[in-house]
Amino acid sequence: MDDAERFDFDRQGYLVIRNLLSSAEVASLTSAVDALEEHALAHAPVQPRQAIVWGLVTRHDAQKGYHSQGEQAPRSTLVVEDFWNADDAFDVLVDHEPTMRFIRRAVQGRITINNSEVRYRYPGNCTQAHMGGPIGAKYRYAVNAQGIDCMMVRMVYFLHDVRCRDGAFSVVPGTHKSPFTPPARELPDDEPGMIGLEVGAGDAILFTENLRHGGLVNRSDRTRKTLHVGYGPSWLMSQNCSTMDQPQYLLPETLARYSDAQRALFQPVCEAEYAKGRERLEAVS
Ligand SMILES: O=C(O)CCC(=O)C(=O)O
Repeated sequence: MDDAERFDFDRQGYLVIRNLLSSAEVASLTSAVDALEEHALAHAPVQPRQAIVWGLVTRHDAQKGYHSQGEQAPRSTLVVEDFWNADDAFDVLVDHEPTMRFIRRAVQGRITINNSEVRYRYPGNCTQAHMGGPIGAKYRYAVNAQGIDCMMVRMVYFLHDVRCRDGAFSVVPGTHKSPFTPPARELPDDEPGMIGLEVGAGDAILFTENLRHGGLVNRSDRTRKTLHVGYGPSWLMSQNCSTMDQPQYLLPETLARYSDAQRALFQPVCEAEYAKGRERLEAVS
C-alpha cells in the first residue's frame, strides 16, 4: 500500500486492488474452490453438526479439516471456513507478499490470519449489510501516530469477473468513521449510499471490518465464488463462525507444509500478548 492508496483506504474504508493475483494463481485457486464446493455439498448429509455463534449451525469435515454452513439452493450461500486444510493449492495465499504489502500498512503489531472462508453465493442470494458506524471496539477502525490501526481487515479475492448484477461485494464508503448507526434495509441494494464494486478475475478488495458492507443480490444465473481472508493483531484469535475467539483450526499436516513465515501467521497468541491486547481493546471500549 503506497501513500496514495493509504489515503484512499483511510477516506473510504476500502480499496479495490487490480490484478493482485496472477492468472496462474486464479486458475489453480479456481480448480481448488470448485473441488471444495463439490466435496462440501456431497458430504454435508453425513458431517457432524455443531451449533455456533449468531444462530448458525456449522458442519465439520474431519478428514479435510474444514467447517461449512449453508446449502446449494436458490437464494442460499454455502460458506466453507478453514479451507487451508482442504487443499495445498490455497497455500499461495498464506504470506502472499503482494497481499502482505497492504496488510502491514493497515494492522499494527504482530499480525495473524484470523478468518478464512470461501463463499459460494447462488443465484438470488444477497449478503445483508452489516457493520458501519459505532460498532464497538472489537472491529474498530483507528489511526494513531504510527498510522492506520485496524482491529480486523479482510482481503476478498475474485476468481471471475463480478458486475453488480452478479452479486457484487458492496460498501457504504466512509461509514467506518461515522458516529451514527447506518439506516438498515432488508436488501443491501436498498441501503442509502450502498455501492457495488465491480471487479475482474484476479482483482481483490481490502476493507476494514468497521465499514458497512454486504453483497448485492445475485441477479445472474451464475454462482458468485470468492475467497475471504481476515487479518488482525495476534490476540484477536479466530473470527470464523465455527471457531469464534478460539485459536485458528489448522491441521498438523497443514502447518507441516508451511514455511516459518507462513506458520507465523497462524502462531497462537501467548498469555502476555493476549492480556496486552485485551487492555488495548478495553481502553477504547
Ligand atoms: O461478499 C459478500 O457478499 C459479503 C462478504 C462479507 O460480508 C464479508 O466478507 O465480511
